[in-house]
Amino acid sequence: MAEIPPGPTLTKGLDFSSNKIGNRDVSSADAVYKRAVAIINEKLPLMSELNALLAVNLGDGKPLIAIDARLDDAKLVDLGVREPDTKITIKPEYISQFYEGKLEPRYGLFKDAFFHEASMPQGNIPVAIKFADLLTPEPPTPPRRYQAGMRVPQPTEDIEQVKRDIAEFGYGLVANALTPSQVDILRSALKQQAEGEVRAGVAAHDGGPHSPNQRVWALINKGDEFVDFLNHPLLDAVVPWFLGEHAVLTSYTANIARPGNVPMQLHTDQVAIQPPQRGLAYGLNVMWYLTDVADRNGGTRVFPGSHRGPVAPADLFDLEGTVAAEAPAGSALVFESRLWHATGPNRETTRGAGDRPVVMMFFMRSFVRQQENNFLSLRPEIETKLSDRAKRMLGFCTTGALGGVEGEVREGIYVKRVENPVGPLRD
Ligand SMILES: O=C(O)CCC(=O)C(=O)O
Ligand SMILES: [Fe+2]
Repeated sequence: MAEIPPGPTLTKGLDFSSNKIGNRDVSSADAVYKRAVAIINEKLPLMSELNALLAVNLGDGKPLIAIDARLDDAKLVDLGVREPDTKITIKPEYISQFYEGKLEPRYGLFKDAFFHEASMPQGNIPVAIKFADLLTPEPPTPPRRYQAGMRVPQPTEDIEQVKRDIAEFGYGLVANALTPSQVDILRSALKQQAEGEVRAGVAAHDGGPHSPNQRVWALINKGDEFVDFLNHPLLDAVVPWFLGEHAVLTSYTANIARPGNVPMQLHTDQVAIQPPQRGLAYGLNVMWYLTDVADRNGGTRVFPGSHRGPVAPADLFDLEGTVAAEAPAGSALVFESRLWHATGPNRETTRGAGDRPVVMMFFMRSFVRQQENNFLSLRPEIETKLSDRAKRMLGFCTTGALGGVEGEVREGIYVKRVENPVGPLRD
C-alpha cells in the first residue's frame, strides 16, 4: 500500500499530506535496504550450505551483493567479471519478510516475475530457493520422494477410504463419480467452449513457450452443464467434512493439458495465503477427470504426504520423486491445499486425442477472499437461474459474520446487488 500514492483530496480541509506519523526514516527506502543487507550479513554463516557463488540485486542503483559460499566460510566478495551460479533480483522488503516468516520463499521469489520477467531468479534455481529459505525462521525440509512400490491412494468408491487418504496423503481418488455418459456431456461442453474461446480470441493459454494448455475460467457462466455440475453429491460428501459448512467456491475452472506442454511449477494451492500457513488447510480441490488420466498425458504430479509439516521442494521445476494421480475418466481427484503438486508433462503426440481435460471445483474456507470475483464476473442472466445451493457456493450467502450487504450479516441470507444503496442523506 505504501507504494500507492494517495488519491486526490475531495474535501476542503482533508488534505492529509502534511500529517506526520512516527519517524519517517524508519520506513524509508534506504532503511529497508539497510535492514536487508544487515539480515544477509547476519545469516552469512549459514550460507556455506549453498555451495555456490551467488549474486543478489536489491534494486537499481544498489551495489550487487555477491556471496561466495563455495567453501566452508561463506563470505561477501567482489564479483568482478565472474559470472555467478545464481543471480537473484529481489525487493529488499522481501528479505525482511522472509526473515520475519511473513513471506514463503517459493512465493516471494517468483511472484514478481509474473509481471516483471527480469525479477525471475537466474541460473541455479535451487540455490536461489535455498538462500531465501536460510533467511527464514524455520527453513523447510524437502518432501518425501515417491518410489515405485510405495503405497499411494488408488481410485475407490469407498468415500471413507478417500477421506483417510486425504488425511494421510493429502489427496484421494474417487472412482466412478461420473457415469460414462455424464463424462461425455461434460467433456463435449468443455471442448466446445474451449474452441469457442479460441475463435473469439479470449482463450487463456499457458504451459511453456508454446502455451499449448488451455484454461477455461469462470465455468459457471459457460453453460447449463456447469451449473448442473454443482449439484454433484460428492461435494456434499467431502467439502463440509473438510472445510466446514460455509466453504465457498474460490474458483471453478477447467485445465486442458495438451501434448508438448512444459509442466507447471510445483506449488500448493494456498500459496496466496501469506504469511505461509502449514498448520491448517484452507482449501480443498475437487478435480474431475473427463478422460483417462495417466502419467503420460499430463496427470497431476503430487508429492504424496507433502501436506504435512514444514515441507517444501528444493526445486520447483524438478518433478523427480513425484507421482501422477492416475485414474480413469469419471474419477475425481480430491486434494487439500497444502499438498505440493503440479500439472505434469503431457507426452502424448496427438493434439485432441492426447488432451487431458479436467474440471476443478476449488473450495476454500468462507473467510478467504475468493480467487474469482464472482460478484463482478457472474453474468446477470445466470445469476437469475442459480439455485440457492449454487449461490451459496459462489459466495452469495452470509456466513454469520461475513458477506453482508449494508451490514446485514446474520447467517444464511442470500444477497444480491442493491439497486439503490443508501448514500448521503444530508441537508
Ligand atoms: O492441471 C493440473 O493438473 C493442476 C493444475 C493446478 O495445480 C492449479 O491450477 O493450481
Ligand atoms: Fe494447483
